[in-house]
Amino acid sequence: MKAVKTLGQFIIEKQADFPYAKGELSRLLRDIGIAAKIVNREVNKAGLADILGDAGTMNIQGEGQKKLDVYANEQFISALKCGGECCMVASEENDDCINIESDISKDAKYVVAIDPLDGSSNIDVNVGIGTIFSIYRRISTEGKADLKDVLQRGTEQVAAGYVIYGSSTMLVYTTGKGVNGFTLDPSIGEFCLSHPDLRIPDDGVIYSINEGYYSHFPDGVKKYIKYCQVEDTKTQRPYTSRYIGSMVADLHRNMIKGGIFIYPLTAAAPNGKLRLVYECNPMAFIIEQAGGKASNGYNRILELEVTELHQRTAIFIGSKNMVNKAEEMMACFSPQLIKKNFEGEVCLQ
Ligand code: P6P
Repeated sequence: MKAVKTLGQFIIEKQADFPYAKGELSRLLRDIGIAAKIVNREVNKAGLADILGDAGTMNIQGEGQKKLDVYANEQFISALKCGGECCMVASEENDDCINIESDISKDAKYVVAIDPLDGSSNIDVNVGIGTIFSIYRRISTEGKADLKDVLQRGTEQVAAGYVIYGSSTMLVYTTGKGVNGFTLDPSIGEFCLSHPDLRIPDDGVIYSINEGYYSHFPDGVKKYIKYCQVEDTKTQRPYTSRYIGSMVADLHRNMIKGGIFIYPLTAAAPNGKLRLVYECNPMAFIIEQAGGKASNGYNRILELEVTELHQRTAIFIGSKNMVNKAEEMMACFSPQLIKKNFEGEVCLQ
């Protein structure tokens, strides 16, 4: 029997990388792993249990909540509350942050931002969906944790991860020392190390964007899409277009195979669609730790100022050479460069 390293064993083993760690973060990651297994159980039998379909409620985004959205949100909040290592949760499904301080967590050091079930529009059609989480150290010192504890720049994240409920269920996370992937073995109910030291290829031949919005895209995005579609054997173009409509699934594929995922500003989403705090920052932390790159087309995602809990951003994320090329195209149309071009500076081709 091949040696199996469970998530719990790995977390404890890696705790040694943090000399001052007293185990709180380890226990917090364990709590998230427990909730992921519970959610996985319901996702996997969604077609059988009365868990499909709309919950009949709307979240702050104005999006209809699915029953499984609400269920997943409740499970992660409950696991974090019972674990005692987290004092506040910011969730896509809740308008405001939720204080979960209790007798066992009144000294909790961490706050968690979470998208409990990303891609939920895919639930009813059996397409891969995911959970995204981001962990910060609490910075407030008086009273209860509050909004400023979670409105921290992405560079301040202590850990981040995602769970993908796909053909298999995987938990992928980083604590700033590389990225590791664990596959759930249902026969023993444990996440087992399956993808140690994950690295995203510097280059790829997959571009992932909802081309249905093409007419509303910024010119730089249109230019990049056309670049991807041009015949050029030297650079293995035309690239392949793959779009699942579930950020976690699209990014996980690109993590393994290489590729770029783009959700730019559009007419329907003038500030972007994806949320900075609990989608883009955690995914950017993970992808950067795996050797990739994440920007809004001009600036590093992790350095964007965070001003609102449900703040949105454009995102260009994946293989670093592909993100660099897309940024070159965006730069040709950035307000600053248009002025310089007028003064004769040649646009990067
Ligand atoms: P569109 C899912 O609703 C989500 O938040 C991401 O997971 C996904 O990448 C994106 O929205 C899909 O959006 O507009 O292409 O359907």
